[in-house]
Amino acid sequence: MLTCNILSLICRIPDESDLDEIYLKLNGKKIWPESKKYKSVKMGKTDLNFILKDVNHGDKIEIELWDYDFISVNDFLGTFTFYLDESGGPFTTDLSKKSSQVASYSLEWKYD
Ligand SMILES: [Ca+2]
Ligand SMILES: [Ca+2]
Repeated sequence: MLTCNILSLICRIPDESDLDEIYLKLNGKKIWPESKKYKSVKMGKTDLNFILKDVNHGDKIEIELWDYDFISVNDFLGTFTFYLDESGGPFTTDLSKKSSQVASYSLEWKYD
């Protein structure tokens, strides 16, 4: 059976000047990090290395990227959208975001 592995998150431009406190959501549920509210990411690549659960072949995957904030409402930074239709990888998916957002991120994943 094929599994989708989320390999890493690449930060090119953070939303905040002192870097972002990131978490990921799929279908309304937080999927990363598992045991904390968020993880502070650095510029460049952060290894994630987890298997995407409860997904099926042919699914359209929409992983939301969020920035945790301590004193205000958390910021929705954008969505990584891809399809589980062809095996292989690693693939890189860029963040699609609203034009007002500055943050630039990519997600690396594979499906094999
Ligand atoms: Ca923020
Ligand atoms: Ca923040």
